[in-house]
Amino acid sequence: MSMNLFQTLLNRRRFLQASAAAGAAGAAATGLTGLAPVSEARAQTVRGETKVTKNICAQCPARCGIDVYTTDGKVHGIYGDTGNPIANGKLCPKGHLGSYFLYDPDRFKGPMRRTNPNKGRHEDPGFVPISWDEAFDTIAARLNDLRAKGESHRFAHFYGRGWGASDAGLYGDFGKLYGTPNSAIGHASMCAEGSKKAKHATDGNNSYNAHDLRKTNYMLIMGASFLEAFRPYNNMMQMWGEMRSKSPRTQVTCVDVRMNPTMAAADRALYIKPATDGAFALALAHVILTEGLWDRDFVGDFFNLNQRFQAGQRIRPGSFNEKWVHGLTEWWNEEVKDRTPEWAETITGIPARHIRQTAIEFGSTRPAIAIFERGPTGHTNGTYNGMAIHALNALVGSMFTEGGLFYQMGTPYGALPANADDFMDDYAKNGAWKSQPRIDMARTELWPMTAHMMQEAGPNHLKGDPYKMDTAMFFYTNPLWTAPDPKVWEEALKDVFVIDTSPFPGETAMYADLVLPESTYLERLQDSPTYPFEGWPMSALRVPAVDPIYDTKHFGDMLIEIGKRINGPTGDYYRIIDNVENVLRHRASGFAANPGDNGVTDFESWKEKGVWYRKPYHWRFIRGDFYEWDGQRYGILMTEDDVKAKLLKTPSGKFEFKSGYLEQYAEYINKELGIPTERVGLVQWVEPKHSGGNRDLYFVTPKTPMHAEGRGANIPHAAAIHQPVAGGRGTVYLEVNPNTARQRGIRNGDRVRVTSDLGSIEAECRFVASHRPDTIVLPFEFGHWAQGRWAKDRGPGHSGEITANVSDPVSGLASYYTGKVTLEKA
Ligand SMILES: Nc1nc2c(c(=O)[nH]1)N[C@H]1C(S)=C(S)[C@@H](COP(=O)(O)OP(=O)(O)OC[C@H]3O[C@@H](n4cnc5c(=O)[nH]c(N)nc54)[C@H](O)[C@@H]3O)O[C@H]1N2
Ligand SMILES: Nc1nc2c(c(=O)[nH]1)N[C@H]1C(S)=C(S)[C@@H](COP(=O)(O)OP(=O)(O)OC[C@H]3O[C@@H](n4cnc5c(=O)[nH]c(N)nc54)[C@H](O)[C@@H]3O)O[C@H]1N2
Ligand code: SF4
Ligand SMILES: [Mo]
Repeated sequence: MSMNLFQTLLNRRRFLQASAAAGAAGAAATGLTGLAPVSEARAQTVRGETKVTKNICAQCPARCGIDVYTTDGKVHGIYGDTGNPIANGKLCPKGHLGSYFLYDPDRFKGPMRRTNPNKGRHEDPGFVPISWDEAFDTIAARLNDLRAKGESHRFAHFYGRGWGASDAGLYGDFGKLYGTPNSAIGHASMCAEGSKKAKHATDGNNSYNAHDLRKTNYMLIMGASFLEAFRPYNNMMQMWGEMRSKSPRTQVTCVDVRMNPTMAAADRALYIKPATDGAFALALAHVILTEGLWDRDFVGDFFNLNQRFQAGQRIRPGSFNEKWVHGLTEWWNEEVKDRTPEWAETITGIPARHIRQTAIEFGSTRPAIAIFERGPTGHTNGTYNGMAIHALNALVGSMFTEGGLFYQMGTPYGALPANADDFMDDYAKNGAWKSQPRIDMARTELWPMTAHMMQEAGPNHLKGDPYKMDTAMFFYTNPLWTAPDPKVWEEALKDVFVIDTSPFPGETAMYADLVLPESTYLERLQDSPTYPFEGWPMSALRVPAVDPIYDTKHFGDMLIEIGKRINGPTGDYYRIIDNVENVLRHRASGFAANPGDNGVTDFESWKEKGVWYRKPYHWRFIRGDFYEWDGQRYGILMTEDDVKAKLLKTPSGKFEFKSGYLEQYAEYINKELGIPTERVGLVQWVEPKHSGGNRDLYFVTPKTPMHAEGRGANIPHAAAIHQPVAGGRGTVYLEVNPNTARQRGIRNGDRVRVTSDLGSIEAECRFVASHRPDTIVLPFEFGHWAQGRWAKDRGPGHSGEITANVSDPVSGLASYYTGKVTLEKA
């Protein structure tokens, strides 16, 4: 008897038993006799109930709340949570695909150790299963040994997408207790640090903005992919619908280097020469000032109300009464007076009349906001580009106004059961590690202004400067694939003891000495305070829909288990912290005094609702003054000191057109960008430096709606519809303006070679007539050499391999969009 036939008979027997029992039960209940018809019996068979758990989508930083439907232990549906203010019951096309991460056939099934000492793309790691105890003991032995030798700085944590108090939130204490400056190195400098730095320099908040989009009447979008990526993406699409259907309809001008959905949907689409956004924004500022369109309540006015700003003419110091801004007079005299639309046309390629028209609309429509992200900031002059754009928000008085921009409030979490400061031994307090720089050299004389420089860590290790890492642990980051010039990392990590925690076999995992697979997001308990959204505080919770289907753990629990095994008081501390659930229960205790608007007051109600939030936003700028919420209205008039402490956190307590923060680094900025020291503080035009020398085409690798950072390439459904506009199915095409292609003898569909100073990759060319002729576009997603069966070796070549590792010295952001390349038929 064949196995299948046997199985069929067995199933049939079980079915008959079950239906007989159900039939008997049904008969007893209804008083009927005899066997019920089969279909009826089936319907009455006892089955598992459908359970709905709250969770948060993990495919991008939007953090949409999701309802996860599980029946008989199988997740079969993911919907937007109607009670979650970001999702509002809706999801982007990726959200529904979450179960494919859970059931990815290529997932690691449990902890493993490497047996092949050689590392490389074509080396089989030879992973063999081990127990969690063996894994933790191995790591702890290495860490205790390093500490005993006074070399604990040679242990580094790296992370990408951290979520909150129960994972990335645990790093600081770990570094402090164990003794390493490298806990942790985040991927911020490979992500979007430029926009944060631009805000830090001008308004003192090192953060992305929250926005009051529902009330905005004009939006200037510069190099932010509003309808494909801008955060929180799903909510942005909802807001687009609101803004474009309300009365008055929100007017939109979009400035980009390529045709994209936002450009297509905008009222005005302006194609800008890459990296010149600062010049465009300065010309807008020039027109807003010369046309008298600035906001008097926020900016102030001339003492002599008849006075005007006139192109090319200085104003007398002391003649302008600055209100909530600092340095306007100097900014005008030293920079803006000459930044006419005609000047900007020569830099940006955008006709002066379009610049003037945009400025007049932006300056005369209230409230108006200017947003920007990796487009203007992904260049060597990125921070200055961003400052010029953000200055427009100040000129029209949109900071902290209705329909304007805010900063995100934090969640009032409760304290942990122990304070790390009480568990520091002598080594933690004064050990040799204290005098060691970080391996990425962030916050040193090389990168004094940046908190993270992950892209430098691999190259620095390779040089042995400032030292060699011994052990590196990776969480939710894969620099072997996502860093600029990732081949350097392939060399660098050969002699590092690598611990990877990805559930999936990514490139970094292929270099792992230990694989400690994390549970996927549908299997783990985890908090997630919102990314900047509407300003009022919000924290969502992941509740496991199913127990881990393999032998995996939460990363936070791994960190705590390693901590318990560190010698001395560190171990004591982690025995009190104990586990992630304990951490979250303590954090949730903060909700008792701050009940959420949806009734969440403790851990249990948080689990049930999946989100805690509390409206409204606490501050508002109204007709010239700042007010704080008193519980019922914006009733507390704020003093200048209060504004400085809570809202405009610059040295002057004002919005700075001349940045006191940048002036603190005048010599460094002068050395790196050549700006005279006395000018570094000014919001100004700075020439970009493109890598790639005399090559003739700009190369951009933007995000598409189906792109899930570096994590979505092993989802066939996503790959199948990855690039809807250019037709990319199962691959992504290189998008090229037809004239650019024809000049090089390239036809639609041809195989082409893209070459930078680092080397070449191949791709298939697709004509997109609406792109700039000097800019070619390869959406970022494929070109993996690992990450699972569908991701591996899926063309085209990997854009990172031809992206030079150059960064904006001020923000540290890797200049992903600044490289120049050449294009030819392959
Ligand atoms: N769908 C999706 N959304 C995401 C993510 C995801 O993986 N998938 N990831 C999230 C992450 S980690 C981030 S950092 C954000 C990034 O969010 P964004 O910065 O909004 O997204 P990008 O695609 O990097 O590019 C922004 C735009 O800049 C344009 N651009 C390039 N150079 C220039 C220039 O010099 N000037 C101008 N004006 N434009 C230019 C590009 O063509 C692109 O349209 O997205 C987040 N949202
Ligand atoms: N050429 C080019 N390069 C870029 C960009 C670009 O536009 N062009 N964009 C940049 C940007 S904005 C960013 S933010 C970075 C992102 O780059 P990274 O910081 O490297 O983040 P991801 O690519 O998302 O990599 C996440 C890793 O985490 C693993 N992972 C997935 N799910 C889980 C999980 O549940 N738990 C754990 N522990 N691990 C998990 C994945 O397998 C993957 O190996 O890339 C940057 N790189
Ligand atoms: S926008 Fe899409 S991918 Fe991002 S969290 Fe929401 S549903 Fe997930
Ligand atoms: Mo990012």
